Parts: sequence; C-alpha cells; structure tokens
Amino acid sequence: MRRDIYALQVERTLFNWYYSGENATPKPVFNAVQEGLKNDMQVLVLVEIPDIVSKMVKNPEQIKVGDIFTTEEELAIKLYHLPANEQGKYFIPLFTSEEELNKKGIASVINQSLKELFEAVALWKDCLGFILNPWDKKLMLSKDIIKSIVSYQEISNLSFVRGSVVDMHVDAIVNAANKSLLGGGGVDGAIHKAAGLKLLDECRELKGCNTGEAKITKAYNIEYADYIIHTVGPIYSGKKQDADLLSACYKNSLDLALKNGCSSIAFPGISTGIYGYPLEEAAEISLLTVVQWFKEHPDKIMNVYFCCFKDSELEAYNKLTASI
Ligand code: AR6
Repeated sequence: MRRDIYALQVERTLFNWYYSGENATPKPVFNAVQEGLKNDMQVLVLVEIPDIVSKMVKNPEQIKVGDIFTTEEELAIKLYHLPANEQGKYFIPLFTSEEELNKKGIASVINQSLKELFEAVALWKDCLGFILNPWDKKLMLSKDIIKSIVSYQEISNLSFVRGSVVDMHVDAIVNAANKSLLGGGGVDGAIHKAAGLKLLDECRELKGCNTGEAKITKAYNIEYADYIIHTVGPIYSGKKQDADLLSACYKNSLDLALKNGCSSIAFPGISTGIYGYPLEEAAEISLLTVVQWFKEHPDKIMNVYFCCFKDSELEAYNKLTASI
C-alpha cells in the first residue's frame, strides 16, 4: 500500500510535536492536516470485512467505507471501533501509514479520504471522533477539534526545540558545514555519521560552497528526512558582514527548501559552535531572518524548527522571544 505524502507530513509533524515537549504548539500538525484535507489525503482505517466479502473482492484496498456487497443478504463494511465508555460511545482509529498500523498488527485495512471521514463523523451519533495513530504518538480528533481544524487557516510556524536536527522528522535538515562540504566536527560530523558514506560521495560532486550560500543533497541513511541542506556560516570576526552572511545562510536554506518542495525544515544554530558566533546575536539574526522570510512568502506554508543542542541556545531564544 502506497504511503500518502500528506499523511507522511502529518506523521512527521506529530513526531516533532511530541519530541518538542509539553509546551510545543500543535500548529505544524494543524498545518499538515489542513494541507491533507485540501489534497485528498488518504488515511488507513481498520475495517471488519465479512469473510464472504473478502472472497468476492479481488483488491481489498479498493473497498470504501459504506460499500454494500450483495450476496444472499446485504453486507456492510463496518469501521473498527475503540470503545470510549460504557454508554456505547466510541472513537475510530485512523493511521497515517502501515508502519503505524502494524505497531499492533491488525488485519483488514482500507484507504480512505480524511476529508470524507471528517464529513461523515458529524452524522455518527455515538462516535466521539477519531484517534490518529492510536498505538504511539497519537492525535485525538474529537468532533470539536475536527471542527476547528476544518476552519483552521494554515500559517507558517517557527518552533524552538531542545534537541538535535539529526532526530527531527522533517523534509530537510540543515547542516552547519564548512566550505569544503566534506564533513567536519560538531553537527556536521553527526550528520555525516548518521547519513553514511554515500553523503560524502554526493558532497564531493558539489565542489564546495561559499560562506552564506547553501547546497542540497539527499539524506541517505537519515531515515526521517528527505534532504540535507548544507550551508556555510561565517567564522565569527565581529565585523558587520558576519550578520549579513549568517542571515544569508537561513534565507538561502529556506529558498532551497521551498524550491525542492519541502514544507518542513530543521536548523541547528549555524556558526554558534566551532565558528564562535555569540549565541544571543546569532539567535536574533536567525529569528528575524525567518520571520522576514515568512512575510515575503505569505502564500507558502513552512514549518521551521530551530533545534537547540544545548540549553544555552534555547535560553537565548527564550530571552529574545520574551522581550518581543
Ligand atoms: N548534534 C547536533 N547538533 C550539534 C552537534 C551534534 N553532535 N554538535 C553541535 N551541534 P557547530 P558551526 C550544534 O560547531 O559553529 C564543523 O567542523 C551546536 O550546538 O556544529 O557552524 C564544520 O565542518 C550548534 O547549535 O557548527 C565547520 O568546520 C550547531 O550545531 C564548523 O564546524 C552548530 O555548531 C562549523 O561551525
């Protein structure tokens, strides 16, 4: 069964939401669900298919909820229920991928449009809503939440995460590289280690990168990202051009992500490690650049994550946002 790309985005934003801790905003998840609704996102639903029907149907993936099969009697396909209380109320589990579903190994499953399910649920009196990916990082979709998601206006979002870019589930992770693009220490070393030697082969073909610019490669063994965007931050010198070059790293990375169809991107604190950029200055430049980029792209939705590998990085952003 093919994985729906919009469902994959929902799965990724859900992972990051859980990864980012209890104060994290669910906006990226709502953006992804809303994008899915607009693009006929398919989810998997568990069904109880009577034996006789499974024998009649050549390809069970094509069965839709509500289909009626006529044999001697009329047989309806029923959705699997998760009981919610003793009064017969229930939730219906939905899944973004077979991997999610298989976390508990259950049999009959069909593809279904999320939009159609959202429309249908209003009519099901005893159904309280859906639970997306109930076995792991779940999203409760009560009827009230569904109503607010359906009318939700997508908006680009910037989240601050305490953690490593290498762990993020996004379309692109950004690498704080050097001009050779052939690997190094810090996050560059961690990314090359996780992605494997094929990354180095592709990087060799790129023939380096100037400070402030960005180049893109595949993510190879980094399973939960599609691309790596390599950008070269300035080595801190205290001169005015440092700020322009650092800002260019963020802007060029975002432009490259957009050009490659990405809707989510995770940044490390470029230049704030080995290259010695003072944290508070770098935090302000990165934040202002991303906000400006959002303003310049009002019709694009990008979920941006700033990954703070050290507490001090997150503190710098907290201080900055508290003062705005
Ligand atoms: N995993 C995730 N993030 C990390 C890790 C890691 N293992 N190590 C550091 N960070 P840095 P720069 C975060 O030093 O200052 C390399 O040798 C760190 O907390 O990796 O741009 C390159 O090849 C900070 O937020 O990069 C260059 O020569 C961010 O990653 C040079 O370092 C950037 O710190 C680039 O220096």
